[in-house]
Amino acid sequence: MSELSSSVRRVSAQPRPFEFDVARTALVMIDMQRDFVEPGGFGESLGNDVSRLAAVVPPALELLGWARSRGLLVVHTREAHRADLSDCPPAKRLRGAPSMRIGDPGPMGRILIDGEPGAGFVDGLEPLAGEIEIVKPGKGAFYNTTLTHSLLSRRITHLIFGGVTTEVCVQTTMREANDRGYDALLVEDATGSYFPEFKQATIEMIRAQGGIVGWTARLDEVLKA
Ligand code: C5J
Repeated sequence: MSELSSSVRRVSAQPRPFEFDVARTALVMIDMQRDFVEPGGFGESLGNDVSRLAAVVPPALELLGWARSRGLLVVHTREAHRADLSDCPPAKRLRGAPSMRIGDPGPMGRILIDGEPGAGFVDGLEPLAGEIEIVKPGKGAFYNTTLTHSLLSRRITHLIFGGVTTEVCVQTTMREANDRGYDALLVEDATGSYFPEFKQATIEMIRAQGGIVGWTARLDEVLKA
C-alpha cells in the first residue's frame, strides 16, 4: 500500500478506495428533517412509511460524530420553502395527491416551510456553531443556494454524503456535485429511502461504470479512516 501524507485518508470503498484530504473534505448531511423522518410530516403525507428513515438516525449520528472528531467541514441541508411559497414552483406543490401539500398546516406546523417545527432538524442532528446550514428549495443542494460559494471559499474538493432520501435529494446532490468537479462518496448505511429497492439501485448506479457518479462505502469502513 502506498504511503499517504498525514492529512490524507483512505476508505475501502467501491468501485475502488476513496482517498481524501481531511482539510479539503466536507461531510454533507442531506435533509435530516422531521418532515421526512417523523410521523405527521411531508413524507408521511405522501403515503410513505417514515420508520424506514427513522432507522437512519443512529448511523447518521455516528457519521456526524466521526466527521466532527476528524475536523471535517460539516454541511447540513434542509429542504424548505419561504412562508409565501414564492420559491416553490406550482408544479412541485400541486403534483400528486398527498394528504397535505407543501404549505398546508399539519401537526408539525406548515409542511416544508422554513421556520416551522417540521422543517427543522431531527433531534441530535442540528448544526453546531461554525458548521454550514443550507436551506434549499429543490432536491439538489446546489440549486438556488450558496453551497458552491461555501465550498469554493474553503477549497473543498471532496464530499462525503449521508442523509435522506437516497434516490431523491441525496442522489440529485451527488450528481450536481459530480458535474461541478467534486469527488463524492455516499455512506451506504447513513442514507435511507422509503423504498429499499430504490436505495439499493441508487448505490449501484452511483458506483457503476468505474464510479460514474462517485464512490460508496459502508459506515464501518469510513469510521476506520
Ligand atoms: C424528497 C428528499 N424526497 N429530501 N426530499 O422529497 O429526498
